[in-house]
Amino acid sequence: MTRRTRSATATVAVGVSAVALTIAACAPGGGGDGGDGGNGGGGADDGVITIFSQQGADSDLNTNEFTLFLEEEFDVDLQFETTTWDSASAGEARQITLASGDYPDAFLLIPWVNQFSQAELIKLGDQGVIRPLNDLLEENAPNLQAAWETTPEWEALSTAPDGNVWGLPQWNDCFHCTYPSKLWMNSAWLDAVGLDQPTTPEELREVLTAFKNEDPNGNGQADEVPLSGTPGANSVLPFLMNPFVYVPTSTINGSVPASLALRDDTVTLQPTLDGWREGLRYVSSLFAEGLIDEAAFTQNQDALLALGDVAGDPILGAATVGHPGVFVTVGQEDGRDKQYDAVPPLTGPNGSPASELLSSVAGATFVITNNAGDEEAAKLVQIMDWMVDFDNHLRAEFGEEGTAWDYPAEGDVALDETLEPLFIRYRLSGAEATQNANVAWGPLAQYYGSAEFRGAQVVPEDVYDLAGYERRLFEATLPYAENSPSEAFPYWNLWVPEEQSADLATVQTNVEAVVLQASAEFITGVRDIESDADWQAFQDALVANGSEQYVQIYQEAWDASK
Ligand SMILES: [Ca+2]
Ligand SMILES: [Ca+2]
Repeated sequence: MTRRTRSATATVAVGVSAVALTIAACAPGGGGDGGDGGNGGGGADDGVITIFSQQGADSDLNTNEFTLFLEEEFDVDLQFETTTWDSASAGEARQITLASGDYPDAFLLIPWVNQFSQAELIKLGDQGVIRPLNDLLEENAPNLQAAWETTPEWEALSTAPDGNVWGLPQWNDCFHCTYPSKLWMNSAWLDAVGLDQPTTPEELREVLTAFKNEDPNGNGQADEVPLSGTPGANSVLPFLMNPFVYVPTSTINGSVPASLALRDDTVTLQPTLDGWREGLRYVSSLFAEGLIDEAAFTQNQDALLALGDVAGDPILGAATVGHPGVFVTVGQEDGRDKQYDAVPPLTGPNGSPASELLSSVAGATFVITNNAGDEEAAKLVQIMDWMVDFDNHLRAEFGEEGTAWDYPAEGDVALDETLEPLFIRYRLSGAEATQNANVAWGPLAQYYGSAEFRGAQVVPEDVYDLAGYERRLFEATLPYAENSPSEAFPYWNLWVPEEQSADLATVQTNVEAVVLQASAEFITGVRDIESDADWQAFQDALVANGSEQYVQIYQEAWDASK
């Protein structure tokens, strides 16, 4: 681990930038940051490092114990300007701050709240609003350099095509998140109907038919919903159609190019393939037989959870989601959540690919602006680098050793059993949780969540116990990872040029919307999958909405990345 303190004379400056949004009081401690002249491309070292960030309801970053620790450790004065964890308002607040021109020295964000996109990084970099980090990282970030040696994918994700590092994304190698389109099926119901987990599309039909007709919940009523999901991330399409054609995991708003695959260096719009029609033909036949919940194509996640949690006997047989907690409250009294197990990918004419994506988010959660002086920029990078170190990461994300986490005891088993256990995280509750709500940076500090870091945590061996939930997800993912697809399109590593980014956003949104809607309509019978005219109308709609430009922009970006 690297500890650096600078013995600088404090020169407290006035004229701290007044930012449009909430300005919390300056945190105590820290001696200020002396200017050392030679500001280069940056602003002035004014003695206060201002940071725009996102803050949870129970925490105050300006009084957070980890903030105070860093101020002491690095002899700095950190002053946070905060927005909330609500994605929409956090995104808006970030844009308002940037547009005001009076933005802070740095932004420190959470990927699942709101962060900089690749297109934004290129634009703000070209405008000089954010500073390239390359030299700063070389001079101040030995832990990060070492991490990039071990995990070159993180460096690749951080580096624009021209070689500039405009910001840092968090590296979060979440094994189970990498294969999010899983089928979770009620094993108690399989026992009730005397069937094994299905391995092919037709075996799945047999199971769902038995769920529908054979009263597996045993209440004498035909109240079972064999299979459900939601549009977008919990869509039934990837799991059901992968045996026919590779289907990536999608989002409901077209924020990822979920209809694209890569075959022999050629970007392919999967819905143009015969396999897509074959897949839809299969899914529509399940639907026609009453085996898929009609609401799966319209409902939101809350409605799916209400279905799984319904009072009385469980009525949901299976759902296509990342983990059971999406459709059933985990740890509830009747233990129904323990009945659901993941079904490995089905095998069909297209093999048995599992939909795969990168669990880290492309773009950046950390940038330094041109308001930061050189000394401030160096300090910021040193702080980031400090958190990359393994032990420091534990302190930064969770809190103090002995309270929030500890080193393993004899007999503890790591989540990934092939690894040595390295730490155990304590889940605090009640008064202890309240006391520890403001001691660490939590999701702001997850810079190097390598597969080893995540896999080396101690997790109980009972996968159906709430404390063993993470292991349940890990084990469920193994058969999916064994079916890593050859066709996954690594769009996360592609930086589309600024001049194309607006066009791309339009055609991607429109084409993905056509795919989402038309696919649902073919399944539910609004369109006839057997009708060549209906199929052609779908293909024509893709072209009319810019599918050729959509594919071309990504093809060029792919070619440029090689
Ligand atoms: Ca400053
Ligand atoms: Ca029943």
